[in-house]
Amino acid sequence: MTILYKADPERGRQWAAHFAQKAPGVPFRVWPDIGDANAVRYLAAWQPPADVMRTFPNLEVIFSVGAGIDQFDLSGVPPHVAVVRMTEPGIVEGMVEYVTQAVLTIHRDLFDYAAQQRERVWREMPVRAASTRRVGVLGLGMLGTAVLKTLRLFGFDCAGWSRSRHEIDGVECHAGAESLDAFLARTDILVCLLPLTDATRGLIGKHVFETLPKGASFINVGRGPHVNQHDLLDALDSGHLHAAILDVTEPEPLPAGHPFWTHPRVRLTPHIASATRPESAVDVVLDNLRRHRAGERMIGEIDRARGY
Ligand code: NDP
Ligand code: OXD
Repeated sequence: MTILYKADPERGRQWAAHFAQKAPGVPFRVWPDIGDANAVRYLAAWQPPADVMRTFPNLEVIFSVGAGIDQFDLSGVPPHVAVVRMTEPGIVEGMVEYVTQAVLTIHRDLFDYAAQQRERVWREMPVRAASTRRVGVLGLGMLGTAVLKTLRLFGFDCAGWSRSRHEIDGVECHAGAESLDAFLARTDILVCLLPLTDATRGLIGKHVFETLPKGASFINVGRGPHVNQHDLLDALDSGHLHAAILDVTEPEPLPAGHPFWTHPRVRLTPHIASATRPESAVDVVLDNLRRHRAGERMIGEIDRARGY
């Protein structure tokens, strides 16, 4: 019963060290050192190999080493193979930090001050109370909920949008396509924390930007293909949208000539909003292995039909 890791090799070495310490009896291997392919029951990967079932015919579970599973091609993976996303707490902490700094950057006018600095202008702008700034988060899952709880502590006027109805203390919760426009119309800073699925691909385009109030800003920490990038540039260039902070783009890395690189009201980071921490990831995987062997549902097991 081998667990095979297939992602960044340096991180693989860290996973191997934690496995050796916490579960010395569990055979753990790092790709491409697969050993006996028939013994591989568990795969922890960012991207499984092509033809995964032909390579590992006895596979029982595919663990994503990230929170998202959209990078998996599951077309050849039969339904009895469970697919599990990463839910370790380090991903949540990293995302809360990143989105909080992005919201504060916009809230405290740092795009405007950067423009003033380029012109050597020393001019104050009024400081707005956080309670007058309306933040809206698309996606009320593990990450969206944690982000909103922290933003509430700063006093922001918070709302969220999801597929099913949620209740979060101090957060105006919207659900379903029919309530999207009302959610957008009350949002000054929009944060995307949706998974990428057939239903969310391309969701954030002209209509979404036009429905936001003039002067709104956008933070994308979900996936690049959630956004129609031409529509985003149009919304920025028309002045309707004030600024965008993008941790994810389509494609990644962003090509050298892409207008986002030099746009004065776009800030880019290379998909680093948060990252899985090997030590706590190994704890989560070990707990899920125990659950799987006991016939229990694993934490983070995705619904294949829903896509997340
Ligand atoms: P979850 O699965 O916990 O939550 C997803 C949320 O999105 C749920 O609230 C779900 O609604 C909502 N949702 C899904 N589809 C729709 C839809 N069609 N309409 C409305 N709401 C929808 O995911 P996480 O919070 O763990 O992660 C979210 C995403 O963040 C990941 O999939 C990944 O793409 C991205 N990510 C990015 C990272 C980065 O570094 N940039 C790092 C980690 C993650 P409901 O609650 O009703 O099911
Ligand atoms: C993830 C990511 O999904 O890193 O965890 O984007």
